[in-house]
Amino acid sequence: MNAHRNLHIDELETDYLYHLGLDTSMDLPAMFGDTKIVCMGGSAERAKDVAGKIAQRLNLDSELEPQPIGKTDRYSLYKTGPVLSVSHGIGMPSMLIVLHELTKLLEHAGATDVEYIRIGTSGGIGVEPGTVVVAEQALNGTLKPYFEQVVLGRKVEYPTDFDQRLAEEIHGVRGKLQVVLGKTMGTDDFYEGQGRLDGALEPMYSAQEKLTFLRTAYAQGVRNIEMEATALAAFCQRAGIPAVDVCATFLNRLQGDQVTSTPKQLAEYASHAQELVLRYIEKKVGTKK
Ligand code: R2B
Ligand code: URA
Repeated sequence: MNAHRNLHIDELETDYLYHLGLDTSMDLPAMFGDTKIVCMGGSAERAKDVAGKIAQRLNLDSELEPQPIGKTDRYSLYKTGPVLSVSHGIGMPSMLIVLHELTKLLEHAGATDVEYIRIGTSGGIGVEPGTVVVAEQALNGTLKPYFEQVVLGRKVEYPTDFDQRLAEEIHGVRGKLQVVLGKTMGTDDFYEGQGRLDGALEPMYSAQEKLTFLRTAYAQGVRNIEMEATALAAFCQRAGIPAVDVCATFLNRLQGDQVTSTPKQLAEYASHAQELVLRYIEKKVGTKK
């Protein structure tokens, strides 16, 4: 499934997927060979929540509490029928590690035609809080469509397009949910990296400069800001894995910086993004009656 599979892996007697707590001495084909969709979310709690909801939707063991597979000190991985739900932590480094290990896991398992969908949270730009943004492309903090990584002392740039067909199919099942297609800016910080004025340190920019930047981003098609989009898009584009970033927006950054909604309201917003992806999963893999 990976267009740029790393042949060095074939030389390993055992491949230890260290952060997942799984390795190739296990029967990975039996455990994961039928996987078709991977859902990713920031926290362990959300990965479990999504796994439970998928089980309900697909009528699979929904009365049982989802049980994680592998170790859980870094990431939490659940499997429900052909759908994995995994946490990725906060930020690009954490996202990249789980992408490498998950992708190797699925290759070792012989899984084919797998799609990756991040169900995340974000700050919106010029959209009502609660709106879901389905990203067609990720932009970095300089509003450029690439992910920069330092490799062997050199800066390397990888393009960051998401899968257009997948984005449109997911957008297509929105029904009455408030969902927009757009670009997502991925940053390396929640505070100054996202132009906030409520970090611990005095920022080097004014309120006016912040607004000008956010409006420029909006004019370039950016509808939300989060912290994993560029790494996810770049990795999956390199690998040839169809992927998309589907994020709930918790606030409109043109109106402020602080996330002031109640936990109940935030859960409601997050559930919109989950519901959208659940509808897609239902359509794609069907229900077992
Ligand atoms: C959205 O929310 C997290 C920061 O609060 C981060 O993982 C992201 O992308
Ligand atoms: N996650 C982010 O990265 N930014 C926000 O504003 C909200 C959630």
